[in-house]
Amino acid sequence: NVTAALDVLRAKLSPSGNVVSEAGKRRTLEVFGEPLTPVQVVERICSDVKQQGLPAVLEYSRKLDRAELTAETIRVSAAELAAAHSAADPRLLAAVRRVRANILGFQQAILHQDKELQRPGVLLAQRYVPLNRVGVCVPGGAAAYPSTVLMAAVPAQAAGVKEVAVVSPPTAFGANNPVVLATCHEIGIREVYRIGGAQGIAALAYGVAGLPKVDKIVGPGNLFVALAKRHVYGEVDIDSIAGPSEVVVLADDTTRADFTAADLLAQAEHAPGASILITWSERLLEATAAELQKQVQQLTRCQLALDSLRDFGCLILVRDAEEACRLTDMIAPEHLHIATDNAAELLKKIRNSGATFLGNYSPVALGDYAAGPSHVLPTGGTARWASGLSANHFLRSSSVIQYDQSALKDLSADIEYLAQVEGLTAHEQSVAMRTR
Ligand code: HSO
Ligand code: ZN
Repeated sequence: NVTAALDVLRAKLSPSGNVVSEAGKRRTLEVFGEPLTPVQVVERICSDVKQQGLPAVLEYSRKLDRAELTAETIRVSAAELAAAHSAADPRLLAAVRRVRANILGFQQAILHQDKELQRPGVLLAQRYVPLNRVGVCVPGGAAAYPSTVLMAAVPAQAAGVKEVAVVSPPTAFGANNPVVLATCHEIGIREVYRIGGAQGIAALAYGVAGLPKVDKIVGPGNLFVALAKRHVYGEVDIDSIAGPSEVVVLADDTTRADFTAADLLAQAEHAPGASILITWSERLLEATAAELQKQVQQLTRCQLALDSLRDFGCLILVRDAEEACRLTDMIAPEHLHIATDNAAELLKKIRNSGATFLGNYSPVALGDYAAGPSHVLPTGGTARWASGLSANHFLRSSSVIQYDQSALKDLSADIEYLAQVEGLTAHEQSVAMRTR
């Protein structure tokens, strides 16, 4: 019963369905002196940061991240950024430059363009204006992610955002990571703060001494980051509430089992992440299962990948391509890899996916690191209604209206009538006065 299984999977993978470990519960008790739910923890942190500002951020960094920071050290200094950059492997910087060019090229090409509609006496327009200042969250728990710096910050730069502030936890994989810092410096980011978790989101949303508030917060994070983004939405805009990563691979008899297993494992090592194969070829399914057994042994994150395959992996045998497409639409996966001969044909039958990868030579890792579209994508079935991050998410639109007297006259009867219906006589007068 695939639908029931999907419901279970989704509940486990959604940020709000995340279960907090026993150790996590003890920690909460220790820090807050009472047993709070994750939502209550986030509310407490956000309200403290809003009311007390920087001292609350420093206090939570000490208690939650065990980092002793000051008003000076909370921001990575210009000297530290420059030092990380000059010490970086030239191969890193060259890769960052090439990838940045790919991202800029794609993101600028898809930017909304201003539109003008004209007829005699009438001008209507839609204008797009970049946001002034945005915050980018770069996770720093499980691994260091220079790719996330690129995939979240460069679309903002492509849109013309002037100020980009990065927050990342005060950890070896976060804002203390030389590769993350060198990447920030290489792409022109000069504001990096050692703040993680809900306090990082609150600091960006409300602003604290030395860190002016932003207009929008983007980028992935753990449960507390996700809940904090939801909490501050309205004060600022957010991109989405990201949950764990997931992939659906659609395969047929022409698909290579070794490639398919590698793609499923690439997802599983993000643990926990859902790796789902859907195929109507029993042979391919068997061959993929065997390849998984073999390849998983060779991974540096073998145990993590095994755990995640056990909890969130499935190999699904369906009747035919039609059924595979219907099921994929129901899952609405973050990543969809159509690894069949007629990949483009199958895509026409599927509406819901965050990003789609076609054919044998377009693995998800290509999109994760280098192609150009952002890897910040809707997860947990939200691809039904949400879109992946792009430069357009850093634009606001606003409309422009200009009529001359005779064009206004043409509409005046309708406006005056509707204003009367609503009982708003000042509205009616403001038109009647001009056209009488
Ligand atoms: N697949 C992740 C992004 C990522 N992969 C970063 C490797 N590094 C979410 O789309
Ligand atoms: Zn990935």
